[in-house]
Amino acid sequence: MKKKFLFSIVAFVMGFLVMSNVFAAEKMEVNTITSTGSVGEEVNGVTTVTFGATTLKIDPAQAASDHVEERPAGSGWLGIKVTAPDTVNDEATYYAINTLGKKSDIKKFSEFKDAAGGKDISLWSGVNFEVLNAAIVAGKDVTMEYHFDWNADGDYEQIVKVVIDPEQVTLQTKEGDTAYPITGTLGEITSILPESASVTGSKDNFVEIVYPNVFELEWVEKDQDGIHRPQDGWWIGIRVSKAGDTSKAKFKYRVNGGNFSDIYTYDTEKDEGQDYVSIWALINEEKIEGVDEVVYEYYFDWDGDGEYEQIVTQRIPVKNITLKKDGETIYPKEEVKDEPIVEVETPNTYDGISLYLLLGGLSLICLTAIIFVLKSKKSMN
Ligand SMILES: [Ca+2]
Ligand SMILES: [Ca+2]
Repeated sequence: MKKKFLFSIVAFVMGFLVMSNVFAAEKMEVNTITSTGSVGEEVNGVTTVTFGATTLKIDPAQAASDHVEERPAGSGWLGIKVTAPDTVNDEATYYAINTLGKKSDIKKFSEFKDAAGGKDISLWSGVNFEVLNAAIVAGKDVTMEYHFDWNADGDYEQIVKVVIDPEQVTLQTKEGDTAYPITGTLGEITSILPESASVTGSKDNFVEIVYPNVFELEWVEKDQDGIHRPQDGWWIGIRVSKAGDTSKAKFKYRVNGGNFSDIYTYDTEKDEGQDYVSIWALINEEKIEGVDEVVYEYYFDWDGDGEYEQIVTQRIPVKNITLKKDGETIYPKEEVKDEPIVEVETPNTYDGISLYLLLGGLSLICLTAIIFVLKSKKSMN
């Protein structure tokens, strides 16, 4: 009887926990604050809020608000309001994950909700140049996911996902000027080497240099064919020019998504006596061994305001690249076949036999010598 009673209690508690989760999932409410958003049906605990074409004011005042998950400078803000289920626990928590995969701290719902005693929380997703550029380069939407653990059991049972197509976002300054996308002149990008590369959107915000999957690079001397390169070697080069004033223009780059380089002044980096900047990527065996591609990204800030409005991506497929020097293939290396290792069975008596042969040989030499001496003695006589 006692066991049965205990079992019933356990079953009841477990049932209650399951029910409260389901209950919680059913009772949460999501609304948008920014007008163009639409709230979708909940699917497997995920409610998606999709924003259409939206103009967002870059508003530093909003960035100072308490419910903003990210506070990057130069952001516009997409807002949603989430109403917690009635069963919300005082210890309920949430966290956010942005487009770049960055996770926020875990926060207590009760500390960040709109008003004491209420169940609403306003959540603002920051949309700025960095987020928009990263999303466009990656071919993804701008997203912000909010994960909620309403019953404070450590399991985040509900997600609200804010989604906007970066191409549909316009950012405006407080004065109403368009800050993004950039409408002024950008640089013009051309490819120098290899000749088989092509450029898409050469004057756009996002420029891509496209290389064939299979190509060859010839080793060149640094000033070969009247083109200056930093040193002898195998090089991939692009040229960047810009009409009008470039006195404030800056650029930086990174390789394979790593840290950014120092910031370079465009005018200082111009080719000698020229009005453009040639940028060279050195390709050597060390750089390409064992990788499928090498990705260079160049970020240009043409007006020097700290926002990099033009991004040039060089996605170099090196898996099938051939490096040549004086007509000879240096890379990939010819496959060297290992010398076969032949194991010879040596009889144990081998050393004994050779010793006998050696002794035999020596005896023969001695015998010949004795005969020779005897013979010469004979002839002397
Ligand atoms: Ca939970
Ligand atoms: Ca700029």
